[in-house]
Amino acid sequence: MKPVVYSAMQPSNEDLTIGNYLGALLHWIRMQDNNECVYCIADMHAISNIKTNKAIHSSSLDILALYLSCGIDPIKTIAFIQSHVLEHCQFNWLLSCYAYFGELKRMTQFKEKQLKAKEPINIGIFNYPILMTADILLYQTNIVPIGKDQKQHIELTKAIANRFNNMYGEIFTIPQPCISEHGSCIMSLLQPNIKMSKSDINKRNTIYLLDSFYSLEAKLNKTITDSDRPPIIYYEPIFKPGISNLLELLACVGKTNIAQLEIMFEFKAYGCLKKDVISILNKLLTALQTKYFSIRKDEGYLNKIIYDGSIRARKKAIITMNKLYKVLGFSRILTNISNKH
Ligand code: AQP
Repeated sequence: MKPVVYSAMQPSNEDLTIGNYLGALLHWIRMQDNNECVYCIADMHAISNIKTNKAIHSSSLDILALYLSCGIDPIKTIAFIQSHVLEHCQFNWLLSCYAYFGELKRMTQFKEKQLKAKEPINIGIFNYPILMTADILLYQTNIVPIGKDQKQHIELTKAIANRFNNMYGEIFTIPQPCISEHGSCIMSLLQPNIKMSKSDINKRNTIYLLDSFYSLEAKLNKTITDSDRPPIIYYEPIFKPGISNLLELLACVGKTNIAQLEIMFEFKAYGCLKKDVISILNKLLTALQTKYFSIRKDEGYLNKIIYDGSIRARKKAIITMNKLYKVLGFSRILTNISNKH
């Protein structure tokens, strides 16, 4: 039996960011040969975040086309949309009876969103880590490749799974996060002390995988660096967050290490570093976009992948749900795997 890998992206935008790519997708691609990979498009999560959801299916197909253009193979992996596998929400309710209010209130992401919110914050944002726990445990996942921002949520997932196992026996596999040392928290371009996010209102903060060369160049040329005189290029995320972010981008995309880059740029100006980041990102994005625009046109193909993926995912999800219903004492045994949507 191969280890199970589960991970997801929210279609909270019709494009992904370079943060999503380096923090998660690169691992997904690497892992698909030797693991049983389940890659989700988390539309249920996304509706906690976005105001208008009329285009959510179209955004989900955009995200799927990006998965494929980055190198995800829909034969080797299960790619599906979260709302098509009904067990995610059903399991969410069961788990919410085993999670504590206090532990959810301590989630940093919730606290940050609550602080930033200009309107009343919805319960979906509060509940997000339980739905994420359900997503992961449903597939008896061993490894969850994610960015650093999701680390605390995985700790919660492990705590809930252990709590449940202590009560009912070995029901759930305890998942482990896979977070790389570099690239797991790409920062915003104009506010390098916060994470780059795909739903940022200010698009100049974010590098999108579908950005044109001109947009990429303009955004990176305006990136916040610092006012050190003489300008000096070295990696120090606390005191030099802007420069460190650029070094991280260059190292991860160019597959070099940061120490080597520090030597290369020792006596160079910040502009030289920006120029190299623009050039390497442009190469990556150009290749990816060529594939994307050809794949995205074929909605029949994309919908077929999603349909097959949801059937394959549901088959697995139902096994866990049956196990759960049994230990919780419910009488209904789930056998129906038809997939009407
Ligand atoms: N900046 C990032 N650097 C590295 N990894 C990142 N991830 C997200 N941002 C970065 C990782 O990508 C996966 C999917 O992320 P997501 O869709 O949950 O988050 P997002 O792209 O940041 O989207 P939103 O809608 O804008 O969400 P919020 O509002 O939460 O920021 C995850 O593995 C994540 O760690």
